[in-house]
Amino acid sequence: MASGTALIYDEKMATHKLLWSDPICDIEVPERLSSSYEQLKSYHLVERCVPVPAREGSEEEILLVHSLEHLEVAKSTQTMNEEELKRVSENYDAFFFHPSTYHCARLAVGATLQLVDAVMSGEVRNGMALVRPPGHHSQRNAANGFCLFNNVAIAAEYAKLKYGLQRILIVDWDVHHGQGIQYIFEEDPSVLYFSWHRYEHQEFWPSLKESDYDAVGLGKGKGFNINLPWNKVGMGNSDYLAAFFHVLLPMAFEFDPELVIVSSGYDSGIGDPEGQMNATPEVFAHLTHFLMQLANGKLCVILEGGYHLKSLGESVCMTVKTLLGDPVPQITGEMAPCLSAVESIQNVRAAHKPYWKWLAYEDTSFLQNLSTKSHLLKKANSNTSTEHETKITNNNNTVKVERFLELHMKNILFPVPPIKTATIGSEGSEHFLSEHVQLVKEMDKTEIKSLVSGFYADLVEEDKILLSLGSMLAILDKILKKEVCNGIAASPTAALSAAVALRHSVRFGFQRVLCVFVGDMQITPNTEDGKMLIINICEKEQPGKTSCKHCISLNWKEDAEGNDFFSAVLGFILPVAYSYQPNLTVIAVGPNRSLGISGISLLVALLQGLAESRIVAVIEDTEISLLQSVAKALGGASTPPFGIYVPPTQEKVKKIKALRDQFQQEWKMLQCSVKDGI
Ligand code: Q9C
Ligand code: ZN
Repeated sequence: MASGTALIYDEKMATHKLLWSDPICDIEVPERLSSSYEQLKSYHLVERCVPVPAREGSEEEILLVHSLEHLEVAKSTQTMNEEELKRVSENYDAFFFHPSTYHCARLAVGATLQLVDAVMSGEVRNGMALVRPPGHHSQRNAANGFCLFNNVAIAAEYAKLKYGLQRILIVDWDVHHGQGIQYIFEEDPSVLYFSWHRYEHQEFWPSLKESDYDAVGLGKGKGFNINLPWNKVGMGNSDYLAAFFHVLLPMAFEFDPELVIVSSGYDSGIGDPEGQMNATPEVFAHLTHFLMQLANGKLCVILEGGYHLKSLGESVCMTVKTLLGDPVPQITGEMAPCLSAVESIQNVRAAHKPYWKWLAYEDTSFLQNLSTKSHLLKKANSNTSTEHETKITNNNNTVKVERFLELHMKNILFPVPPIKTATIGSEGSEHFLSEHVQLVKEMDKTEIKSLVSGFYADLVEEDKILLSLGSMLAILDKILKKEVCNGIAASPTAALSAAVALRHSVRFGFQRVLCVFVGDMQITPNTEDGKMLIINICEKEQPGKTSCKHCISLNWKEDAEGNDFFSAVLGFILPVAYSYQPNLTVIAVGPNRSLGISGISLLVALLQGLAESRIVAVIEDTEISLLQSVAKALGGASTPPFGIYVPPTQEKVKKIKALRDQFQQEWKMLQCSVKDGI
């Protein structure tokens, strides 16, 4: 399988710059590129990437998306003087030409295509291209919003043509609507375009009707354009994560892309003067980590906007670090989307209901006209729900943010152990030994006995059980001491091992430990102190066991084809887990598991976004292939493709919905509709 992360950067793209005074364009400065690169260097990320040279995109490549006329106009600016340049620039909404602009824009296109080639050929697994000018606003016949050629759109057409791709996902997390990309692929079902953007009910640039959630695509492309408008500024980490859980990711998994391209603007990050949003740099690590689970890991990240240099640089670093496979830093802040975000999420889900199987059974009849009027309604009684505080929007805010970021980034430990998986060298382990696996010495029996004394001691009579607990504890200790990031242990009694793991880590001092248990759980630890949260995925309702806040039972039997589980993971498990913000995740697989190997692997992969990627996996099943797959997922391999898409049944969709309704007051990341009176 492909490994490595490409980084494409060419300082020539920093020569394109504004030559006259223009308050609209003066934020798009060359330093955006150079200082991002410097920041990458200072975190020692550049040296860990595969350097790939940029090249000029050819005229033919540019013509995949743009008109000949547009190309000729752009070409003609190379020899113009300042006055002429200014005059051509005035023909467009928010664009400036410099004599080097044409060359830079061709490099930006070529750099993007080089990245696509490196990823598609398997030379690298993924990568990022730092380019200027950006691309997502530019249109067939027009420059727009600092963009001349539509780098990402050209890349998608190129990938279709050169590699015969039939499904490409474009994720536009820039704070502006990439209307250029929307126009280009509006009627094209082979490109799924997702964009969230500051909208403020059409007040915010580019102020288009077609940026709203009801623009779902045209003709054959209906359902393949997803707009998530933000109607308030100040959106933060939890709003972005909720958008991924409840809108983008389920659609993306159903779409099953062969390649993912990110229009990666960081003006959606904190401190940006354009976006006025509040998301901190580490959120981009999480977004990147989610997208790495699609298309067998084939992910191309292309720079778009981002105008607060410090915020931009840190966010770029978070993205590249994650592409490299480093542990994902813990997300900060209260985990609850704001009302306005939930409203937008609800609206786009309703608009897309006819086109996506996973949404088909959602009850959205109550939605009529809600969107247009609700913001007026809410003004009257806005104190009933989560609302963002009023944001400071004056100019010295950008300086404040700089200081905030300095502190903040110091507090986000860049976790030192690059992912290493601990395991005991026992039967079966030779099947997943690779360079990232570390063998752990077993503990001696007296040591184990003393560790489990006081709890479950009566259960630990058998030698075999004692030994397996010893393995698990030895591995857990490595994780607690931060010598490794995660670990895997085989156990004849997964429920007991999990229970001991939970008790041990709480004793160690962890305030919140998450346990996802797949299969029959014979022992249920006491979760009343709130220091553990257990989600048990089992086939049948356990008689006498009712779910409570910290012990949730999710009855789920995966379809025979084995791939409808993602809807439960995205619609329930991840939102609960992100609301909880654990310090450690325990994943256990016991007898009678109702999930297939790919479902469990997906779970393992996605749960690595939590607890700084600290996971201990305890697996009862001695089935080598399950151990192997989990070990692979722990080592950061991309999840294998799911195969033919099987939509969840109506019964299952209802089950998730019922659980969401039951728990959304306590686990707020579950919220994706406002009707139930949040
Ligand atoms: N009153 C990118 O982030 N603002 N482009 C125009 C007109 C233009 C942003 C305001 C913002 C363009 C790639
Ligand atoms: Zn932007």
